[in-house]
Amino acid sequence: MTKSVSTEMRGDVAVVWIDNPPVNALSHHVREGIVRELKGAVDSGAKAAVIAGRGGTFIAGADIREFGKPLQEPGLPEVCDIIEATTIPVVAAVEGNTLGGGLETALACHYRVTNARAKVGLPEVALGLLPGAAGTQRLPRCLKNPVEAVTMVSSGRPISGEKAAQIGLADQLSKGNVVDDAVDMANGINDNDLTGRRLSKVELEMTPEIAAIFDAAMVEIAKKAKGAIAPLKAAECVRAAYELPYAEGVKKERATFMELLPGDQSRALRHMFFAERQAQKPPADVSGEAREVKKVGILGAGTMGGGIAMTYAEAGFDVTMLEMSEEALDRGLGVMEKNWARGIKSGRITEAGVAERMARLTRTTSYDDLADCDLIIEAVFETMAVKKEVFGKLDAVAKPGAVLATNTSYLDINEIAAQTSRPHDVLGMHYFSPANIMPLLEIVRADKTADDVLLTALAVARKTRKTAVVARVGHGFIGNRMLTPYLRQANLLVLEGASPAEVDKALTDFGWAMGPFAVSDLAGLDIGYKSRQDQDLSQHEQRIYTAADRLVEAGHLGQKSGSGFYKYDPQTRARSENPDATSIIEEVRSELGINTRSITAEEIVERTQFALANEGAHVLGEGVAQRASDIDVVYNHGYGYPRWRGGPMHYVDTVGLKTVASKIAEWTEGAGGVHWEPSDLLMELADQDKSFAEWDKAK
Ligand code: 3H9
Repeated sequence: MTKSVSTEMRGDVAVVWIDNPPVNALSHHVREGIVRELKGAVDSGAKAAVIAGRGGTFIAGADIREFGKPLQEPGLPEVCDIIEATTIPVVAAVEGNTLGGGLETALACHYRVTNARAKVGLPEVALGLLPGAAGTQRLPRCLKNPVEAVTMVSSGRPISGEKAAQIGLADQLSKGNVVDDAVDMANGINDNDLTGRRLSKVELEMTPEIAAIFDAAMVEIAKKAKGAIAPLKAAECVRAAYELPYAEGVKKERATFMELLPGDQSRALRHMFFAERQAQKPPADVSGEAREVKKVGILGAGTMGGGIAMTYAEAGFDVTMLEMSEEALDRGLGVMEKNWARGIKSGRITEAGVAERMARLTRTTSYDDLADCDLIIEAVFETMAVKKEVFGKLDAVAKPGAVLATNTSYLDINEIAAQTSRPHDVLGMHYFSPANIMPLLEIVRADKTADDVLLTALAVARKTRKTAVVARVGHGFIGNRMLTPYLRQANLLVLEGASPAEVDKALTDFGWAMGPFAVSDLAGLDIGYKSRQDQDLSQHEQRIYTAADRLVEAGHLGQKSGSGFYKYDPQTRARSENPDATSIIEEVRSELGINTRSITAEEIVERTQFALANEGAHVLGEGVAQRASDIDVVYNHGYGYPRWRGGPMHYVDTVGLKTVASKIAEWTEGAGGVHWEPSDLLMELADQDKSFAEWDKAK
């Protein structure tokens, strides 16, 4: 068996190579290997050592799969201390991903060489953790700039190697081969007095100016964290580097790391890390190769089509946009240009970048111009009749082998596919608005979708930086289907006595980016109104939305009309109570003979979140979603569900399915029972004292 850490002698310099694909994570054998090989280097009389990573990447961090399992010695803090205490100079060849424990390893080395492209950072907060191998103590001692240090640690955002060299994190910026340059540097070090190079020996002093910097930073960090606890804890540890001697600072960091590691937030965030990667893998029964996609056709230049076109143009694809009229094209392209202009203003893109994107766009009103497209995505009006007509036309013009996708959010894609002579080429690619910003893409595999068509959609999702989740056909697929019972409970809670603001507050306090009533106002209340008119709703269902319908009928359409469930300041868009909405709600309650009661935030959270998970369990049971963790990804990436809660299915796992099931059973038997349809899968898992995570694993 090849060793994951081995030494290559280059003259008198020992290059200690780490080779642990795919990302050179610091698994137990790697930690052991570093200690072993460094000792070997010293024992064999090497003049200096270089630590380098194979595959163009230094080290992407601790091995996350080992978290939660018993620690196998040596731990990373100890390894870092051993590196730092080594009696010969140790140089880190920092390239590729140098993240988390990887950067901590580099900080324990005496010197660092990097290149401009390296990605250097401490992303632990994204996993609900903080650097646990003295990163919060060595980084500020290295940078001597508290702002840079606290920003890197609390935001988790990596910086480029170029920036790392600028701010003193690296000693040299290589323009050639980083490892060769690190060896050259090691060869040139003649002073073996390494005291000044050992960051743990650097003394920091707290001054009133630095204390003020931290005070201000803490306020900002708390604001941005939106309920996540790790960023603030991480910042507190960086502050401690200025307030405490090194050993005490390390103790504080260690204690905080050990407190966060088993906590709900870190577990949820680690769950999300693996869930996202799992979701984007092809389903087990799919094989073959993706088709090549260079040119993409988009039907419809409205909000959705425009956002999709921007996504593809930004990712370097040639895009042909089809609309019914030149005016519609003018309008659509005008909106896209305006959106990009905003990007220029905010510094996100350059003028030249926008010009390049615009040059990739071709406009047309003729279906014939889609004949050379490899992928065609339809984003036209959401009715079956229109979709069928469009797919009939596409079938006539698209070249053989072109992938035909519909962006429908609810409709039966099997029925749409049947309109063509090539249903195997048809699938759903359901984007979320605004499509150029929202990361989620539901890829809907219809009954006859060919394997290579599905693989093509997954491949373009990667190229366009979307988080893909594969779903099966079913009304509303995964995300929108689950929204219905969630919104039903929110509206019922208002009928029973809560105000829309109380419901929204309970849910934003829970961590949602926005509450359901603020979201409805943003989307436009007329949208739900129209969709209800088109459906054959039961009397029970209609009653729930009476207030929402009356608001629309009275001209309160949401943000676009200045009022909906809330009133909006025309300048600032600040929300306040809409007295008309309050009286409409009161009127409906009294017409329905409801005795209102005060409703706790706990009940609001439980009823809405359990309704969401219950529907998620239906979606799973019917095979519309492959895994509970896929549902979590959908809700995190498409609906503003708090990432640190891990998604609606992970959340109920943390509550315990027994508790959730008994509440649902209680509500089903109670007065509002008609609105509950308990999922067999959820009830069975609860009976067996199992979780959705266990169900996923057993599949
Ligand atoms: C830490 O360091 C704590 C310390 O401070 C203290 C310790 C005491 N471990 O993302 P990809 C797997 S916390 C284990 O698709 P990319 C990943 O699951 C850590 N596995 O590739 C996937 O497996 P699979 C701080 C890991 O090129 C495969 O590698 N570091 C780890 O798009 C490919 O991953 C981080 O948080 C890991 N650390 O992106 C960095 N990393 O093929 C986390 C990846 O079975 N990692 N895998 O699905 C990343 O951000 C990205 O993976 C990276 C590469 C940017 C490195």
